Amino acid sequence: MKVAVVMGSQSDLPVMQEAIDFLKEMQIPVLVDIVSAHRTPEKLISFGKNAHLQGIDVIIAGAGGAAHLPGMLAAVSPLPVIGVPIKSRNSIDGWDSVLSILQMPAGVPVATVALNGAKNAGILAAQILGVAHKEIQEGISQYKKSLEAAVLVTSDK
Ligand code: RP5
Repeated sequence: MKVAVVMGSQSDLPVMQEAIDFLKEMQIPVLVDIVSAHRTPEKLISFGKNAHLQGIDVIIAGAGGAAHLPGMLAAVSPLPVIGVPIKSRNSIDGWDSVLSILQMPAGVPVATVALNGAKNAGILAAQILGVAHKEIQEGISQYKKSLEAAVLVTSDK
């Protein structure tokens, strides 16, 4: 069991780190790599075709701009792919990233989270794994309780 967290550039890491941190908090093994749709296209295809053969169960892919990484991985992999649109330096307010990842053609889904929403990508990946791994599902339930408790503490003030 493993989640792959891949991104188009090292510059995406500060955003993607939130997914990595959540998965580690849930004690889920994580593989982290830089895979660029445009700069390393052959690595993308090789990674996408082989990920499910290497113990990976879910792919989280983050990219900015003309963000083709999540969609191309979804095109060649049988695994669920969660896409994280990243607001990169030269983006047009992040809409380029959002629309590139969100507007997939029928038959090739990418579960797209919010702009820079890497933490939710980590949570969603853990929830997918939690269907078959009850200890992970229990961890998610505990996490949700902590969210509730944090709100209740604040509202008591
Ligand atoms: C995309 O281009 C990456 O995912 C990144 O968000 C953006 C900018 O990349 P760098 O120029 O910082 O390497 O491919």
